[in-house]
Amino acid sequence: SRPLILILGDQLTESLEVLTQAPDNAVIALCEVKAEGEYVPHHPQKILLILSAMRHFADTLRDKGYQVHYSALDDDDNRQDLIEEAERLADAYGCDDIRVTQPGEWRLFERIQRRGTRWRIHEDNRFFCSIEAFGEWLDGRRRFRMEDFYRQMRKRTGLLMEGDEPAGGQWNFDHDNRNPIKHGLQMPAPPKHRLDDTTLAVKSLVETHFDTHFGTLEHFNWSVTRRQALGDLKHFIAHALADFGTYQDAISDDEPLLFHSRLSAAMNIGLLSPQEVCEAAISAWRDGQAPINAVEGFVRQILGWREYVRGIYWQRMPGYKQENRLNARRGLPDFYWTAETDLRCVRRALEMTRDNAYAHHIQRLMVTGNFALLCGVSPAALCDWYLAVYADAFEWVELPNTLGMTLYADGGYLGSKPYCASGKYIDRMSDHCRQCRYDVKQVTGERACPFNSLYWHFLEKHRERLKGNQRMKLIYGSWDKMQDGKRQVILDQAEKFLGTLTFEAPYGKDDHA
Ligand code: FAD
Ligand code: DLZ
Repeated sequence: SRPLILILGDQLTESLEVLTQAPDNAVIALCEVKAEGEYVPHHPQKILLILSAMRHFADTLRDKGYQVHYSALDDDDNRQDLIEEAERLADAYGCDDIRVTQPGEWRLFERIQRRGTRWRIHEDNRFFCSIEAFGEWLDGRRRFRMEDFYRQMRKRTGLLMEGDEPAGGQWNFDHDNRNPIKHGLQMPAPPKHRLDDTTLAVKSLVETHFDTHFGTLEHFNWSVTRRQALGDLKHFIAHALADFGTYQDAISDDEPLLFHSRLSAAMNIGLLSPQEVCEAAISAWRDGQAPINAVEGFVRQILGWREYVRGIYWQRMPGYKQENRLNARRGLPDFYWTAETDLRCVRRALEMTRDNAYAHHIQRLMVTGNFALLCGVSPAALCDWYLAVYADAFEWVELPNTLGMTLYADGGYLGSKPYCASGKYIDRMSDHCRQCRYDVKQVTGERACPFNSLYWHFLEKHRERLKGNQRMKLIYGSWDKMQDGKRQVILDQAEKFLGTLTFEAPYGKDDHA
């Protein structure tokens, strides 16, 4: 028999089990389909990245001697849905058996499972920790913090280990990190990638079919081939890694990237393996090119957080997506699609998102995420937004970060306390506030930074749930020490501000609300 092997747009890796085990007569299918571009309104740069990378990957496979069928978005007979299109091709090529690597999103995984025995789902072997191994780690545990998982992964992989001991004598060097940007600090510009004919052809396709989606294409600079992605990795290791740790939590009004790697998209679609990225960083430390605080911090994001959130996603889906423990019911603030807001930090994060399909972690977590948390935006509304607007967004990694880490909607399964913060935090970590029309030092009054009153409003609203949390005790202590009258003025200020915003209609689906 002859199998059809479907390779999805985020599975562009030659070492996938489905490819290494493919018989000689297999047909490899890559399918561009409208349904994948539209199930949320993906940023045009994300669509361009994926379709161009798919076309380049198809060429690579052909060069290696595979028989490849490529369905282009504007082919007349394209069914415009991954499953339907793969089944059409399987019929056309006389394949009884359709093989696919486990998709990274539950919606597709579940649909394929329901399709019956013609489909065979293979494990995605591109992660350090299999779904099964994560389940075993979780099993019977009362405490399942990322830090514990990460240490176990260090031991299991031997990465950044010296015998049984952590390299550098400590598991964690975070106390050396978390600095704001110093005035005049130079940041490296990422390599500029020329748009080749393939990318230009896809660009006009995206302009034709997805022109209503939020986001611009002008500054497109994503790696669409493994070769380019390796160039990005090399550049990051040589020019940014050494300062990665120190400025990991900083935010800048004009620098979108700072010392971040911008490698998430390449890893998530399969152009780089997390293993080679970690190994490159560790070699730089061993060669004396980067200090341990930077390298350990970087490795922890990939070997720790990235693997951990994936494990949580597959353990907890499909129920996880329905979680809404803080009962947040608002829709998305409408300016998340326009960047038109006077809050300087939010505006800049949204503008950078629109222009680059990228914002770094602290912008996602502490600016747009924190704002949505404080306003009571529903997990369903916010998750769909994050899934749409970032080039690296796939649900296995986006959902735990948004619903769990940012919105605390899983009741503290992923994070031990909500990442809520007032304007003071943003002022400490960024240079936004001095350029803002609001005054970060004021809590009430016409010019007061809205984050300040929203912060107290949030804490008061969720007092019952959060007051028992050891890590919140101090902050409730400060709030309770204020006079009743002052507290009320702050709460009124927050309500008044919320009244000035326009929220999209909340998600109708009851299970989300
Ligand atoms: P760097 O700062 O250079 O970090 C190095 C790598 O570590 C990243 O490339 C990424 O692979 C990994 N990493 C870092 N933090 C995390 C994390 N919290 N979870 C998982 N991996 C991490 N990341 C995605 O890849 N896709 C998403 O859809 C996504 N959605 C997010 C939504 C929210 C609300 C938040 C708060 C975070 C989200 N993240 C997501 C995690 C993180 O923000 C991005 O991985 C990171 O900003 C990507 O930029 P970078 O490659 O420059 O990362
Ligand atoms: C995100 C995306 C887009 C926009 N388009 C396609 C496509 O046309 N064909 C395809 O195979 N994959 C695409 N993808 C990636 C898929 O959405 C992704 O594979 C699933 O969400 C599973 O993670």
